Amino acid sequence: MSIVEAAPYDFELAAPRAAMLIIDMQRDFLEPGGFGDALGNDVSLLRKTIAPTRRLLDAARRAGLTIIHTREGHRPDLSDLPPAKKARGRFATGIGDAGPMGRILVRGEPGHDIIPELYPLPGEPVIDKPGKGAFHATDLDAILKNLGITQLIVCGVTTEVCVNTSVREANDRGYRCVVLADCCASYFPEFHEMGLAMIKAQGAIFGWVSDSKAAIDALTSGKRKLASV
Ligand code: TIU
Repeated sequence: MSIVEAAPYDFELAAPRAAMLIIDMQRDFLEPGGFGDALGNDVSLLRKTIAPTRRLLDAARRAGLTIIHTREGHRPDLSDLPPAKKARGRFATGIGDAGPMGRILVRGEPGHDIIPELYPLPGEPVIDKPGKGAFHATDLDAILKNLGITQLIVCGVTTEVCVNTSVREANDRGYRCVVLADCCASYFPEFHEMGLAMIKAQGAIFGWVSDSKAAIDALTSGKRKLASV
């Protein structure tokens, strides 16, 4: 067991039972011309997460941690896209429409894929999710249970949308989540701050908040203790 220094108190990491969950680090959210851009956002705000997430990913791979990636998106025939989601925002260009990186948030299109800096290795599960939460209409829970995973180190975008939704879903399913502040971001910096504040409030009501350095320390030479979770 290792200690990840976190708020509101230390997170006791049991690496064999932990997975790094990287949420929706897709070109559609982090590069110009994708879904984030179509919603009117400045996608450059999310790109500061890439370097720390890459450092943690390298450390997690070296430590033999389970790594799981998610992607938000839909089938090419859009049969899994709720009309309510398609219509939301009344944007001129929306999900399924053609953009510079292919059809927006459609599986198999260049924009839907994970950014090259964090690309999955063969064997790392990639969860294709139609919703904001990583558990909704996916086999993530089954995969985690079958692997014996009980703890999640969470990175990704955006803090208040897919990260928060997924952490809440995970928490209700009994997982302990630690969310890394510098590995998450929002198009709205104040929502990032409040999204993290809501997770760790009330004695970690949804989970813990830490950063990539503390997580890497715990995975490598970090403080250790003998108790078991
Ligand atoms: N992955 C994710 O957060 N999906 C979004 O649509 N986020 C926004 O902030 N729009």
